[in-house]
Parts: sequence; C-alpha cells; structure tokens
Amino acid sequence: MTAPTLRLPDALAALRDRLVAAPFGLATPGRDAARHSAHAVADQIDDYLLPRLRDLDAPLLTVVGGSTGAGKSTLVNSLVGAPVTTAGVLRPTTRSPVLVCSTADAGSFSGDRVLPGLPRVTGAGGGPGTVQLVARDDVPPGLALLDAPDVDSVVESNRELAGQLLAAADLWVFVTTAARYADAVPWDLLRTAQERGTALAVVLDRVPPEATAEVAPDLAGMLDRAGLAGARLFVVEERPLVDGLLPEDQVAPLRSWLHGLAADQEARAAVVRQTLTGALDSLEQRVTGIADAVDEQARAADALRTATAAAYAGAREGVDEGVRSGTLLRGEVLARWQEFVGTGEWMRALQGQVSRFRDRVVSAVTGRPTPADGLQDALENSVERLLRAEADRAAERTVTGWRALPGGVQLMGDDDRELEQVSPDFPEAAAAQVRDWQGAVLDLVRSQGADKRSRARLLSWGVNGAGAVVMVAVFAHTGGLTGGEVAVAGGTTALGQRVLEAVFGDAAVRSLADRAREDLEQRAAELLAFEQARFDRRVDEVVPDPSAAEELRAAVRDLGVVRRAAA
Ligand SMILES: Nc1nc2c(ncn2[C@@H]2O[C@H](COP(=O)(O)OP(=O)(O)OP(=O)(O)O)[C@@H](O)[C@H]2O)c(=O)[nH]1
Ligand SMILES: [Mg+2]
Repeated sequence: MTAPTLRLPDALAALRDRLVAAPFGLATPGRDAARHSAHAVADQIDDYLLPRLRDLDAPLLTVVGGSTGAGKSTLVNSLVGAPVTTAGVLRPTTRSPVLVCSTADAGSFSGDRVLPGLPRVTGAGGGPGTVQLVARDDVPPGLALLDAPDVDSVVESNRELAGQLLAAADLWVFVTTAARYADAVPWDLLRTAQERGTALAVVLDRVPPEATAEVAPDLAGMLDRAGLAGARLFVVEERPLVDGLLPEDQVAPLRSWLHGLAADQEARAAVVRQTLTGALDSLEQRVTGIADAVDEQARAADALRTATAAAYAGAREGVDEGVRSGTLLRGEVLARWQEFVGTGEWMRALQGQVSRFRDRVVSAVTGRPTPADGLQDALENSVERLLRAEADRAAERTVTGWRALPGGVQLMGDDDRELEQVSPDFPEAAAAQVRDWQGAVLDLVRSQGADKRSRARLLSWGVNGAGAVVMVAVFAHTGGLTGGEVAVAGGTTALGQRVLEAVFGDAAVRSLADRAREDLEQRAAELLAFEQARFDRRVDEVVPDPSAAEELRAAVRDLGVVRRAAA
C-alpha cells in the first residue's frame, strides 16, 4: 500500500497540470485575475509545496519582502554583517533576488529544489530571472534569507517576482517604513498572508526615533485588526549607517529571533507546518475561484456560439423565405420568363381562364423553342444574390452580437471588418452550388419529371427549358397552395404558375418543385454552415475543453481526499 503522504505530491502535481492547462482564451471580466491566480497557485505548488513536502527538514526559506526603498537589502546586509546584496539610492534597486545561506545548506538551495524556474548564479550580475546564491560560513545552518525585489514596484516583472517569492517562503519578513506602513499593496499581501496562515514577521523600518512611540503601536493595532496579531513586530529606527550597515542595536533583536529559529528544530518545524498547512488549506478556495472563472469562459463561449447560431439560423430562414415567397421571380427573372414562355395577348387573355386556354398555351409554348439560357442565368443571379444577402446579414449580425458579448471583441481582434461580410470564398462557392443545383434540377426533370404526358411536353422544351420551368415553379409555388390560390409576385407570375400547371399538371409541378426546393435549401444550409464555421472555429480554438472547470474541481477534491487520508 502506498503511504498517503507519498500521494500528496502526486495530487498536487496533477492539480498543477490542470491549472497550467486551464483555458483563459476569452477576455471575460474575471479572466485576468483568474489566470494570474492559476499561475500563482501553479508556481506555489512547484516553488514551495512540492519541494517542502519532499523534504520537511530542509532549511527555512525566509523571504524579506516589502516596498521599494524600505531598506530590505540594507536589513539583509546588516543581519549578515556584510554587504551580500546591493542597497542603493535608485529605486528599485534589487531586481533579481539574492539568497544568503549557510555553506552547510548551500546544497539545499543551489539546485532546483525550491524555485525551479529561477536558475542559480553565484556572484552578481546574473540578471533578471536568476537567483544569486551567496553561501557563507558565518550564517547559521537551518535558515536562509532571501532579499526580494519590491512588492509594489513600477517594474511589473519585479512585482510578479516578489509575489512568486513570497509564495515560496516558509517565513515572510515583511519590511515596511514609518512613511509607508499604510500603503495598499503591502496590505493586500499581508491579508493574503493572513488568509493563508503564512508564518510572518513584520519589520517597521526607517522609523524616525522620535516617532517610534507613536507609529509602532499604530501599526501593531492595524496588524491586530487584520487578524495578524500573531506576527512578530520589530522596529528599526532610522540611524546613520556604518559602512552601509544598520547600527548593531537596531538589528540585534531580529537577528537573534531568526538565529533562535535556525537553531531550534522544533520551532523551525512549527513554522514549516504553519505555512505548509496554510498554503494547502488555501488551495481549495483559490482553485474554486479559478474554476468559476473557467466556467465563466465556458458560458461566454456558449453565448458567442449561440449568437452565431441564431444569426445563421436566421439566414437559413431568410433563404427559405426568399425561395418560397416568390420575390426571386421579380425583375430580371420575370422578364426572362416572359421572354421564354412568350409574350403577347394570349398571355394576358390567359388570366383567369386557364382551362380554356390550356391547349393553346401548351401548343404556343411547345411550338417556341426559345433558348432557356437567359432565364437560367437570371435565376442563377437571383438565387446567388439572395444567398449572398442572407450570408452577409448573418455575418454582420454575428459580429454585432459578438461586440456586445464578453470576450467577443478580443476574439475578433482586427478581423472584425473582414468577418462582417461573407468569407472571400463565398461568391464562388455560392455560384458553384447554384449551378450544381440547376444541374440537379435538370437531372430530376430528366429522370422522374412528372407523368408521361407532362414529361413529353416538358421534354419538348428541351431539358434546359424544362429545368428552367421547374426552377421557376420552385419560386412560384408556395407550400400547400395551388393554382388560382396563389398570387405570387403579382398577376404576371401567377400567370407563369398557371402556364406551368397547364404544362405539367398541378401535382407534378408541386412534387418536382418541392424536391428541387428542398435540394436548394439543403445547399444553402451547407454554404451557411461553412460561413458559420469561421466564427465557431474562433471560439473552439480558445475554449477547447468543456470539462476543464470540472477537472480542476475534481483535482482539488482529490487533494482533499489525500490530505484527509494522511491526517
Ligand atoms: N540612514 C539610513 N539609510 C537607510 C536605512 N535603511 C535603508 N537606508 C537607505 O535607503 C536606501 C534604500 O535602501 P535599500 O536597502 O536599497 O532598500 P530596498 O528595500 O532594498 O529597496 P529595493 O531593492 O528598491 O526594493 C539606500 O540608500 C539605503 O542606504 C537606515 O536605516 N538608515
Ligand atoms: Mg533591495
């Protein structure tokens, strides 16, 4: 059986992997904070929790943190009694951390046991992203001091690094000054320390001697009210420095407290336990917050997809409506239709008197082998225009919808103008589909166009002519209505309808037209699906895994189970 304590690192590593993979591609309101938090938790697992669990007896890592110019580097030098880290008048001075430890402990800190992402260098000049390691014989074993960059830096990388270092600490030595002890950023960090139960000491530095009596109790009160009464408070008065170091009487109390910890294995273990337990306890709440933000991502993705789907459903309906309403038969198509079936008195005379004129119509039409090309071209253009208009409208509606939704604007980026209309391939694809449709209609007419009698009439027009007639029928024949009931696009088209019925027979026209219409609507749906996919792909790319939030919650639940089993 595996000892439960051995499984805790596995559970943490699994959680870390989930955090690193958490999708935050959509600019939702909670995104940035949650992404930051996910990185911070993942870093803390790598930088602190895993190394600490692997070796509970490893020396304490004490991180000296606080505002720029608070005197952190000066304090570290004074504690050590030598200029191990650079103090300076330019703000901020410390850019890359300096870790001072006993020579005996150098092995604990020289590798990647703690802070594995920050390579160690010896000697100054390692630069940002490194930790300068200083091993000294005169530093007692058991406790290392890390001089950190400022927590409220104007330099963003400094701030982030400081946060990462504090999360990696067994013990925070928080340095603030008489002038700045009420600043917001340090207090945010102190509250974090309180929430996580991190072992903490506070140094009130650079206090004008005459102000000590007033300022120190004020800060102690603030700590108390923040639930940090347990933190040790050290006061260091601002005095002239000697060789860059604080006078011995000012630094001695803090030094002896730290040395006491270093020497006392029990006390050290208590500090480790406190910070370790606090960090582990804090994970559930932190990860829950991150998982909620991942849910927010999923909801935002759904909203974007829904907006897209609605726009393109509208486009499909628009096409169907356009096909059924007869509007496609206006203008050029109508003119070509009249040209095709012939114009003249008999057409007008036909109105209302189909049966009487049927035979004349049929003979008139069959007797005129007018080329159907003009009609076909006109139909093609008319259908393409409809498809284009609906696809353009859907693209525009989607873009408008996305602009109003969380993450939508960022997801489009600079492409919004391009997305607002059909894709560049659309016109060609639409033309090809319409041509294919016309071919399919011709095939339909050829293979099963109506009964024998009407097919004979049809074919006397030639397949092209017959196909064109069926296409007109598609647009003239509204669902369920027949013959005289239909008044499509004015009397002239209704007339066209009657001509068709005279030629085909009513039922045959309807059946052919229905099938041809279904085919066209199917092709339109395919074209629109292709257009819609441009939008869906963007969403899919940034929110790939719908179960991410649940997996995060499961990972933190597993951690709880392992911890309870170990307890
Ligand atoms: N006279 C006097 N000067 C001090 C004292 N503490 C710090 N200083 C000076 O204040 C300046 C800033 O001190 P640092 O130790 O560099 O401050 P820091 O907190 O490390 O600053 P960053 O690295 O920028 O975050 C330096 O010029 C120090 O010499 C003190 O107690 N007395
Ligand atoms: Mg410094």
